[in-house]
Amino acid sequence: MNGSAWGTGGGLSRRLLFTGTFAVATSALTEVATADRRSRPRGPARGTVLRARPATVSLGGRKVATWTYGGTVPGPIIRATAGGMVRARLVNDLPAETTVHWHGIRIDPRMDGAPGYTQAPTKPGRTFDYVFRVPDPGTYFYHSHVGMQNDRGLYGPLVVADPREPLGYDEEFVVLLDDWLDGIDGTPDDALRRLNASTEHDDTLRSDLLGGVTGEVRHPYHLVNGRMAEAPEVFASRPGRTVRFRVINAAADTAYRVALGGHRMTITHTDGFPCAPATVDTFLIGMGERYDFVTRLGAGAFPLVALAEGKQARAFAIVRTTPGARRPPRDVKVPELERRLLAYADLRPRRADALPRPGRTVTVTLGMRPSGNEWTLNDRLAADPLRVRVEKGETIRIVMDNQSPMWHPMHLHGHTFQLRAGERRGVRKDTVNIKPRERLSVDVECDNPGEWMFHCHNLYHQEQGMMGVLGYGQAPPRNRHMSH
Ligand SMILES: [Cu+2]
Repeated sequence: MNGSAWGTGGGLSRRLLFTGTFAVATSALTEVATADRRSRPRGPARGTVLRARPATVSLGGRKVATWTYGGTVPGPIIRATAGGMVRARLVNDLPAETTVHWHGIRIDPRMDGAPGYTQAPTKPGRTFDYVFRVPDPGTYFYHSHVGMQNDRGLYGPLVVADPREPLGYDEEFVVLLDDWLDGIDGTPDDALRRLNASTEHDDTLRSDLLGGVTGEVRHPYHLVNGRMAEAPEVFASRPGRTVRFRVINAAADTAYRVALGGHRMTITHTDGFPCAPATVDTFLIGMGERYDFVTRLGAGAFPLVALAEGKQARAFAIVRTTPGARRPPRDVKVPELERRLLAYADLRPRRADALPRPGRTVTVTLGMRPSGNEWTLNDRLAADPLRVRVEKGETIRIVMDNQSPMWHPMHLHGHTFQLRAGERRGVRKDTVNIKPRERLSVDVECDNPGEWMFHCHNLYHQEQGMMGVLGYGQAPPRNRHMSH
């Protein structure tokens, strides 16, 4: 796959977008968006087929057996328009149950793909139609939310266009980052078993930026759009073009420090939501986070690098604006990585975006049990989870207090929250990194009733218990949604 496949500039993106379509009955589509209504007032609507199946894929220099959507890693780009609908049919050809989670979308809870919370997982041989409205524009992604499946190839980008896009740019590229071990060091389930069998943490995985130990597992490869550094993704453009990069971290256990050699970057969005433009040289992106940046491209071929923070490895791609330009080698030094780094304090909302004042504060303590392999929220594990009870219409402040020895990218389903720095309101996000000994406050407007996962997006921590619930009203009977 070449770079243009992931940008709006190339013809391939349109082909990818429209491969594998299906028709769904209009009865399910009562909330059809304006754009859809214009083109298809009645009759069947088209959607994407996500056929979850085992496949052998090439990562560039290496072939691996893994689980995929439709035989490729990543899965197809899904594009939608804010206010419009997404329609995707999951066909489960895996030898295991699965779901699709639409990360960051303020979604109908029945479509959230949270097994045991809002839906039963889809059994092998069965299908499930995901049909939902997307209220907010921005950069999102989709992935399996069953066990360790997200550390295989079961993920892909979801880009929601703004019908009134205020940002001026000539073209855009999706940069999907991932750490990879499946089919090389066994499976992610094997890696979790090895982790659980040991009480030691790998002390060589350290980063000051993340306050200490940075990860649980040393993934042998780091990918941009499914490509290893040895056979990198190439984003082809032209000198002088203003390009929007949509960067998504789909990794299981790796934060990346991202930079584009020879360029500064102007951060315009985080987790889909706009921020006041902040010009920096590099930014850190945790698992589940997204950043959009724009930059005006120079002439030549430039390294786009994502340093696997604290792991002595990196993902690597090339941005090329001059066809004959010599490609930088994959170990090229990128001084921007050591220059001005984006901080959360740099992120200001682009427009007045004030949630109602929170009526109360809930403290959630992030902890680790002495085993070193159990991560807790208020001392509870996923098997008997912390449930933060809320009522529809209230706004609460959640104070996350990290008393564990590792950083955690905490993610809330079904909502966006607003970062707080003292009395100053920050940006909207749905995933936020919290370092050891750090306390961080977010405000949540409770406007989407359901039982919503609230968890660490380090997949290993998630599976080692770091999963709670934000639930509306009385708790539903346990595992109601698990019954078939
Ligand atoms: Cu964690």
